[in-house]
Amino acid sequence: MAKKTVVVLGVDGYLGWATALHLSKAGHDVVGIDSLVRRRWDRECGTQSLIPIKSMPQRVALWKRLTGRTIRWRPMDLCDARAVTELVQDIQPDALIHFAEQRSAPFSMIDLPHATLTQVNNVVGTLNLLFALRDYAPQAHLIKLGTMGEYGTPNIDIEEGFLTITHNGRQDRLPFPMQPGSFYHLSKLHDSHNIQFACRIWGLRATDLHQGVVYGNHTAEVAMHPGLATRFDYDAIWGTVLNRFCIQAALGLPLTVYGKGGQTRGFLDIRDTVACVRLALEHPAAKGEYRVFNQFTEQFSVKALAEKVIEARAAHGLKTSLLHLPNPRVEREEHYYNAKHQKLLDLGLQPHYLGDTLIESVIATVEQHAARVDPVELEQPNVDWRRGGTAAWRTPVDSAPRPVVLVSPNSRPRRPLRSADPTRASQRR
Ligand code: NAD
Ligand code: USQ
Repeated sequence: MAKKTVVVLGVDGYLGWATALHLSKAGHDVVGIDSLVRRRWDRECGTQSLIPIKSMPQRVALWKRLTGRTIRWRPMDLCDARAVTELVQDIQPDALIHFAEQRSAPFSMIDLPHATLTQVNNVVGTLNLLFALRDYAPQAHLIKLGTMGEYGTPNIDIEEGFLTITHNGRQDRLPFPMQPGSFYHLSKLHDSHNIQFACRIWGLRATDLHQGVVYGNHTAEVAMHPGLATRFDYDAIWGTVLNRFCIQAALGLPLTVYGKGGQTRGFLDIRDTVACVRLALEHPAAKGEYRVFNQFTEQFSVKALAEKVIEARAAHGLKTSLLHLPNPRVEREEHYYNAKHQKLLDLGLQPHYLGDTLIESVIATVEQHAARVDPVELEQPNVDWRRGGTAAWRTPVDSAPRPVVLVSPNSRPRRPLRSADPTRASQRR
């Protein structure tokens, strides 16, 4: 395998950091880009990663010390067109892996400024990249993190990006009809259109990874040292569903199923995210090709996921309950769902399927950092698709740390904890 020069955009994030380590370990020359804006959005929302994460300079220095490998860290905003152009000119990358977007559906539904911020940040950042590639690195492979949510939940099988349609006796292979479910998911679809167009008119090469919901927090590289931890979100704005259920279970709180819980989505382990990106990198798209891989390994309804967590806890004699909350989102709660996900398997992906061991390992991580949990973040959702953000989406400045109760096989009977993180209060504005 030839060593490639790879730019990882969004390297300070949940998936970007784990991917940068994985590719660096595999022998690629990694340049990591991030504006650190996600840390700012956390301060705005009063949220924080459950697992403490080091600063970028600390993380890359530790990686160098442990492995002897260098990740070249450069702070940069993708919305700065000149900086993006200079980056591409200077690095002359073989590939760019683009994670650097606002990625929360609830955040994009708070109000007009947050919808606008999401779409401008995501669409403009990607456009800046496309023009820089056209002018300075037209052979480079753009690997873009899209989302399964671009498709929505149609009453037909979901193909990988394209559908062959016969209409009035004529046939064509056309982009699959898309019905995204939030202004965030729409931003990803706008990106997909722009990337596909750039491949068609300028001959760029791109892979659009339509990824499902990711869970877990360990990859082989992240697990090497606590200082290499990647972020782990659990609150109602940034936390994804299985990560939230694991934390709720660890605290003995009911699992918050929105609506009937028949909402079905594709899911994957973070270990498979990094493997899929590497497969796309090492098997690039052809010149002028825009291809779509559906990147997930299993599909579950939200209710089935909750039941899996309940079973995993029951194996330790712990009782967990499920709470159906009124759905803050506008989405189908009972529907047909069958999405294809063959192309990455054909390239050699060996999936890690969701089992009790994974659920237990996530819960063990939660228990380790329980003092950082704010239980209020696990209760009611604070953004409604019809009305926007409720008063609670922005944590009040003066809120005191709230007591946490941890339920674990090793710590029965219930042991009350207090949030002891001194940085927590100062992070709220
Ligand atoms: P994250 O919020 O943890 O990381 C995103 C990173 O991008 C942050 O560090 C942020 O500071 C950076 N960023 C955002 N805008 C930027 C800009 N204009 N310039 C420079 N840096 C910028 O998100 P994540 O969970 O790691 O997701 C990464 C990507 O994967 C996103 O594009 C998301 O849409 C996609 N995705 C995520 C999931 C998931 O379950 N986490 C599922 C499907 C797709
Ligand atoms: N849900 C609950 N209870 C909760 C949280 C969520 O029932 O406590 C439900 C939601 O209503 C939704 C489903 O779980 O039906 C998934 O929600 P999520 O918050 O886990 O995921 P989503 O908002 O779709 O977004 C996440 C990432 C996003 C990525 C997307 C992949 O934040 O970046 O694009 O997953 S996908 O869902 O395939 O579009």
